[in-house]
Amino acid sequence: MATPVAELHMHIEGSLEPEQIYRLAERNRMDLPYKDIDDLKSRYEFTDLQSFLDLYFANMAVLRTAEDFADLTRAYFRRAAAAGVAHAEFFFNPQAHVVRGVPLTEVLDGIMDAVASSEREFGLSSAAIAAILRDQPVKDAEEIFSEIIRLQAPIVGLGLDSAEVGNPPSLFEDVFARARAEGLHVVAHAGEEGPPEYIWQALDILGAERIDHGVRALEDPALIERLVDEEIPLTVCPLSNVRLRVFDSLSDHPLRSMLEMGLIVTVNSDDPAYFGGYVDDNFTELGRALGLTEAERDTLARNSIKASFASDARKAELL
Ligand code: ES4
Ligand code: ZN
Repeated sequence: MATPVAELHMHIEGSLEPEQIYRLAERNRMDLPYKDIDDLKSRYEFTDLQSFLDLYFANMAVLRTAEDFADLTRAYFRRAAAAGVAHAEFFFNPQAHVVRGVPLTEVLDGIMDAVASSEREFGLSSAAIAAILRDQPVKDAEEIFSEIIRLQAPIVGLGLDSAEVGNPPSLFEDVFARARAEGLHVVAHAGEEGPPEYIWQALDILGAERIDHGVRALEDPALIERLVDEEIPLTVCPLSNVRLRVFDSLSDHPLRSMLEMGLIVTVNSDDPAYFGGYVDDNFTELGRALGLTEAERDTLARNSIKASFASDARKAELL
């Protein structure tokens, strides 16, 4: 039987589908700045990370209540379970909601309600990682982290996302040190659009245990050696990389070379509603473009389970 997959890099707000945007806007009695759903769908064409982030943050406006966040999270779990995901670790962006006047408790209550019942409802274990918006002031990161800790939110880790270039990991040294002191896992987006230097910083300054994306590590042989030697997993997102023009096409994606170099690569959907599919779609399309072998698929699946923050008992169940 095929090894189950853990999805380790997806943003729950990036699973907000156009139909759901319309449903939530109606429920919350909000007007959308689009003519109709086709007009909305016509905007899912991106030139780089920022052009995507603009739409991603705009569409989040429809998320207002705990029920909205619970529905969003359950819809992702349902779709992920159908994709063969047995364990999901997903990011959420607390700052993006609090800045719009949504109380952090609404965000956490909704997400954590879905997490608490994911095994029973969907047969998939799950965990949430709070992600810091690196293009916002460091002070905001410090404040939101303090709130999360004060509320004793059951998160498993702290992450770093949003516009990468010009916003190096080093800025967030203190908040990540606090996260580690709290016993949280630490990950960071690095080397998606940003230089290899940002991956070094994520490892050396933040103490990142996994690197999200990390594909630009290929430009730095010494960094590749470090990632291989220390078995630092990279959560790679093939369809995202093509849609955000990191690579021209899936056939140009270096995932196979990365595996051959001994890097611990995993396959993930990133923002599935925006980038053309969920984790099964990533495997299928990558398989078609690169001609992935069964052995390569199995390695990718096993890597994802091993690289997860699931308990040793849960990992043993899945491997
Ligand atoms: C993201 Cl693809 C990507 N990169 C960085 N930050 C993000 N937030 C949501 N998707
Ligand atoms: Zn991401």
